[in-house]
Amino acid sequence: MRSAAPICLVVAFALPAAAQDAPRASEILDAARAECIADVKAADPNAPTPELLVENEALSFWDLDEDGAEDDAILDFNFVFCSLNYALWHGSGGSIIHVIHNGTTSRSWTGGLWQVATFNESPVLLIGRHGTWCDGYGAQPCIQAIALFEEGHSTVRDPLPLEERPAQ
Ligand SMILES: [Ca+2]
Repeated sequence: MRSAAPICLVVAFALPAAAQDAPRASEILDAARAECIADVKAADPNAPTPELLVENEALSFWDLDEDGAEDDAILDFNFVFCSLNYALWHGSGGSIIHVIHNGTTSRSWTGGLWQVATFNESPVLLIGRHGTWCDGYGAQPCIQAIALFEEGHSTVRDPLPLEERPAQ
């Protein structure tokens, strides 16, 4: 958990121009802004209206499904904050990483670091997740791979090794 507010924040009043290519990113940020305001007002109805702070690193564009268009996007809430409640969306497991396909649909995972790597000459998204998702402790290495293809997001749903699977 971040215990202190970052010193230098950029208040984004408008998304980068490239966000036009990902209407889903705008939807997610609009919903986050509403959630931020509702959260602060619920705690104190007299509080000033908070702002949604979006750092430049929050949104990046990729061609993860290899359709030739950089219209897939990562919207990383590790770089998005509610100005009057920095804990909102942020915990020991990182924040919410939204993976947007073709600009319009998304799936989300919690995590801290992520990177786009290359596997068999195709891009694959790797997300560093809280160790409890690997049945371990918080700082244990725990990495999930997610691929995008024409029908959407693809990741392992039953990761148990053969030795730990129930007997058939
Ligand atoms: Ca695409």
